[in-house]
Amino acid sequence: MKKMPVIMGGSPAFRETLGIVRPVLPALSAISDRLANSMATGQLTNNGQYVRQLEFELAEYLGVKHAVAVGNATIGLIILMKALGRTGEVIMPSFTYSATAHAAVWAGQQPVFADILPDTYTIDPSAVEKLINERTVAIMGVHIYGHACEIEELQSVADRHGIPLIFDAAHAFGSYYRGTRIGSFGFAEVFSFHATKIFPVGEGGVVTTEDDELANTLHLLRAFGGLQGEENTVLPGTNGKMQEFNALIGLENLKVIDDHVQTRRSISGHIQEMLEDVPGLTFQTQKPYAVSNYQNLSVLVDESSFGLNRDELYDSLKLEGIGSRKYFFPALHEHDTYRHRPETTPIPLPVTERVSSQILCLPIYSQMTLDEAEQMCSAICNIHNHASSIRTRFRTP
Ligand code: T4K
Repeated sequence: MKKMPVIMGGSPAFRETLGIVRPVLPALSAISDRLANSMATGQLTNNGQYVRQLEFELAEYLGVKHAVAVGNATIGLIILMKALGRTGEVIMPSFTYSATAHAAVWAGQQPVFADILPDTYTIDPSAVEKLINERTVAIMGVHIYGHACEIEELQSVADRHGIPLIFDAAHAFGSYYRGTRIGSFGFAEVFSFHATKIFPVGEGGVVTTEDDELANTLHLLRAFGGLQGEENTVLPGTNGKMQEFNALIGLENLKVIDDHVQTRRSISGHIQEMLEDVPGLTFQTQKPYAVSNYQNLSVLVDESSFGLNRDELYDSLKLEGIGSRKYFFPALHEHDTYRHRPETTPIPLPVTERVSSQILCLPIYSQMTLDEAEQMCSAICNIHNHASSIRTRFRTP
């Protein structure tokens, strides 16, 4: 007998919630000796040996000259935008996590939001060009859900106007653009190693750049603006350092990241196949130039053909024990922080508003089993099959 959705009296698809993500971490035994060493010597932070080793290995893995480890991507974005050397407007998408814009504000910059492309949800290069003026100090692309931005097009806009191009690559560790790993594009890129990311260390991140002077400034800014061991400071820096414990996890993650990207790509492929005939669900387009790490697996929910709107699908999944998330709703220009600041949104953002009102990210993580994926997909199919009754229940006061 076909299973009924919970709202129609059925039992939940998952007794224990299938969360949006589950960090896959190394065994404690893999780091315990080095952790014990760190604890015995008392060197827990301040550019310790494991952080330095991680920086060296990250630079090699990402194929970039400098990798500056930081305490999280937000502080990485702040010091990067501070290092730009002058204040003004940073053009960025509104369809991103709050940290992207908040970091600009913390760095003394003003975010200015540009619309996104309707298929990949990354920033639209032609929308960026329309926003450039004499106050523009940088263009910030965000590799949404691990899918690369249109980097070449953005770079030519940046070059035409002599403005640095930087990337919020929080989602994109292990992703590729035209056969090259994300990490060496633009003036600099910033990755997140948060617990919820494909490369989880707890709290952590890295800023990557080919530019010697920028790397030097970032080293100063992440450690109070002074050289290690000296009392004098040369810049008003902050504390953006990574700890040894997090670096140790990162060193182990590097050994398995390529496998994790492969597994996520394969499980995401299965999920997309299983849901391809469900009307009203559209996946993020994967462009031929991009290889995504599938940090997130999103669907756009079209109410008229799916039968329920995004919020009703979200609520129905919750009842099934499936923890989807509305990344990124509301879009940043609709957050209370920015909606009273019209200077942040000089041009309407129709694509952003449509995508953010329909987007839903489904659970995905590097060791998700096929069984879990199948159960999730069959719950979604069930919900669609009973959409009209579910809709009546949700909409009847
Ligand atoms: N730029 C972009 C585009 C970003 O998406 C982000 C962060 C940043 C910049 C800034 O990066 P960081 O400064 O964080 O390095 C999460 C993350 O906190 C945040 O890092 C992430 N993006 C954002 C999209 O999502 P929440 O509030 O959704 O996370 P939370 O606590 O609800 O956790 C989500 C799920 O993960 C839960 O179901 C449980 C699981 N989880 C969570 C944590 C914290 C774990 O299994 N273990 C954990 O330790 O923000």
